[in-house]
Amino acid sequence: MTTPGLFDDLEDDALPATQALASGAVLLRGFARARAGALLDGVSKVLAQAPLRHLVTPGGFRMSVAMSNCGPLGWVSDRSGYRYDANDPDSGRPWPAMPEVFAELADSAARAGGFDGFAPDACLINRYEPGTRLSLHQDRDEGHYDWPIVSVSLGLPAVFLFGGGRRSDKAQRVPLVHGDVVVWGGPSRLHYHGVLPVKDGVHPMTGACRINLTFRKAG
Ligand code: MD6
Ligand code: FE
Repeated sequence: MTTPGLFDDLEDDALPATQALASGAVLLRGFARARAGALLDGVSKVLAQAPLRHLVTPGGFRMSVAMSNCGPLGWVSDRSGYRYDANDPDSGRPWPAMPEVFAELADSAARAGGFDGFAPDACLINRYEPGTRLSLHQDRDEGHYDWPIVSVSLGLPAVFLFGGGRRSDKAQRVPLVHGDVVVWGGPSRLHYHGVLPVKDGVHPMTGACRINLTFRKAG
């Protein structure tokens, strides 16, 4: 017999649909799952125009996460620093338009997280292959922190690290699966976060990778 406890109202080992991570930060389990196919179609179209690439950090290291962008602004890194740019430095052309399904999902997730009226102008597309990780960092190249970050996980699972306002604050380990969305803003907008190395695996919709979409208001 199992011990009666906190989660008796949940079926089997189901997890709560919404889980607060900190003030202003919430995990929305499965929020994007029903739209995953449309989102991944959008990813394919964007990447046909602005292929994934491994950016170089200001310190000269090649990032293991492969990135691209869509929307009016795109996040880029090179030897001169991190910045948002209206043009893809590889092509010299504007970043591809943000697919409507992306903007709608970001707006509805932000609203579910308590932030009404989110109109992102930047969507960073990240591809994590097995072994790829993202070390603890803050998203602070946006110039203002009035709006949340909305982060959508597709494909292979990963463990998201969600820390506090200081790098030394202990980080929670938050397992993320296909369709999960994390929203962080307000008091936790500048919290440190990262991703542990993605484990080997194959997902029916993405193959051997995790795709993350990160929406921001950068301009
Ligand atoms: C994630 N990604 O992949 C969270 N931040 O779940 C990020 O925090 C992130 O992938 C800045 C740049 C790229 C990223
Ligand atoms: Fe980040």
